[in-house]
Amino acid sequence: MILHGYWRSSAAYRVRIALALKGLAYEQVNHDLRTGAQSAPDYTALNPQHLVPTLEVDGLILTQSLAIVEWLDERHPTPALLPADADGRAIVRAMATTIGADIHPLHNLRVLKRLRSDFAADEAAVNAWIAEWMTAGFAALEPTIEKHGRGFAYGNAPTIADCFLVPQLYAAARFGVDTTPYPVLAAAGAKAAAVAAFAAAHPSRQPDAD
Ligand SMILES: N[C@@H](CCC(=O)N[C@@H](CS)C(=O)NCC(=O)O)C(=O)O
Repeated sequence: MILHGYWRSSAAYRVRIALALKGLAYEQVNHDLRTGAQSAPDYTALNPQHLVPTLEVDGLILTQSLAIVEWLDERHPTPALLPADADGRAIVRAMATTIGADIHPLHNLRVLKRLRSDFAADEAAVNAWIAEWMTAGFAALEPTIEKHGRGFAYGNAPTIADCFLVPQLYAAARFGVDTTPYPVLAAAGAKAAAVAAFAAAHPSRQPDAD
């Protein structure tokens, strides 16, 4: 298995967590997003969206972190990263989608670049933009985790919701977004981040980290 990623990518971080939770060995091929390596022809042949991550498995090419993590969970069912019941699965997928579809895309590198280049946004405006969308998502997740979490974001064991939450909290720290108004969310993220598999997937522990 080959994971194409980048140390600071939240989406690749999600997949690294899932791989580590499943105890799966893999090779990393990293693409420095700062230099535009995600748009090199060899890589866009794998991922036409010019985004990381991509997972290569015996000729199968998988993109989109949620699809990859769900594929890993189906192919390698232990430990399960989704609840056994349909109701629980829908709630976990909703949490992951809040992060993966409604928060993260708004502070992705290409969006921030366009804000700076085409909309004359200075760093203060960019940071305010990031904080607005991240806090809107966190504010929605806080009562959901309060209702469904039992230490972790959902229930009492890591799920896909935690695979998404921990990288999002890393991004919050990186961009200076205050998480103190979301104590339940922050506590769930801290609990998951302390699990060995999550710690091993941390950006600072990746071979391309600087
Ligand atoms: N929805 C995609 C998002 C992937 C994504 O946005 N990746 C970012 C890094 S976290 C990226 O490659 N950005 C490159 C760019 O913006 O040019 C997923 O979950 O895999």
